[in-house]
Amino acid sequence: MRSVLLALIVLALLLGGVGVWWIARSSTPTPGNGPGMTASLEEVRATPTSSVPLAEAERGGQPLEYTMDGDVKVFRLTASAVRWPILPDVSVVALAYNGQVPGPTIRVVQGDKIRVVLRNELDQPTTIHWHGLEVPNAMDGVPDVTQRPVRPGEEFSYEFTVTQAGTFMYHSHYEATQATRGLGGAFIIEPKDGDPVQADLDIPLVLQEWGIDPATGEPLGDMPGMPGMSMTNFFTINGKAFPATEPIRVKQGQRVRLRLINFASEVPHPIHLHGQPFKVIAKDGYPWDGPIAVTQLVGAGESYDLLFTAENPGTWLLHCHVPHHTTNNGEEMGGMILQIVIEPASG
Ligand SMILES: [Cu+2]
Repeated sequence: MRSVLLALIVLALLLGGVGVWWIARSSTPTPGNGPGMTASLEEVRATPTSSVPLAEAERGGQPLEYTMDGDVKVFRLTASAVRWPILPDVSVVALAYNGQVPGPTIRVVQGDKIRVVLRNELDQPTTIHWHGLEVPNAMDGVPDVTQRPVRPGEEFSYEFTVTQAGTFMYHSHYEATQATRGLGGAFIIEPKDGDPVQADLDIPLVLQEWGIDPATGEPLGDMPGMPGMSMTNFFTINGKAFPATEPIRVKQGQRVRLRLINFASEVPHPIHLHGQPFKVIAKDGYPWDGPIAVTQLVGAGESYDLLFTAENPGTWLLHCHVPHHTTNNGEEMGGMILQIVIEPASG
């Protein structure tokens, strides 16, 4: 009972802190924007608070091209600040790999020798951590533990052989804010003897959350008195908030594999599919004879592979079931929602 009481007191203090923070924020007038209003894209572009360029890429998580150096696949990732539209009228000042949020999707085959050349065009040091991968210690990307941080203007080559297969991720390991501001992406490894899953569609879905001033796109930072506790007001799947999320279009009878990836979040996201159940076939990259379910909780640092056969024609939702996470700065419907459009086989 004592622990329950303690938990309630902590919760009350937290909620009180959020309230004070919100009141403090609300009392600061934002020029040209009433409460809950968002600036138009033109206003965002004209905002003098940042000279960060608008992203050129339309979508995040695009497949990353490579070149061959002997038998080594060479990938290049450049970290820089970019203004990333998560909605037509809201952009975040993000930290991005190759100007994309999430970063490009790296797809390799088990057994590949790879080199990833990281170039740092940020105004702060950075590193890349290969989350879940069995790499040599010196390649693990932990600043001042396994390597000297990569300073602005410098390059660093990560080189290792990919021994595993499945859904993994990569992200900055230099201060948690770099990953939460966009520096991460999907790292997918095909099994060397062919994929037993044989899905018709194979789609990584990277879940991200943002705490930003919608007028400027600048991060809100921590709540007063609670270092490390950031306020979140926008939620994205593959770098876009609903209704800007890209629908998944599938023919009735096709097998769909969704790779849910969460490399940084304050709270877990219970991802729910309408219309039919899925089977959980992997966790953190490893095959798993998991449950048949309609909701899968995805915590920070986790990945889950879901498989379903599209049986039921129609437009169905896949969404986070935390009410706050399906809003855009408090406005429903938004955030972590995407449409799955199942077209009839005889159509
Ligand atoms: Cu959520």
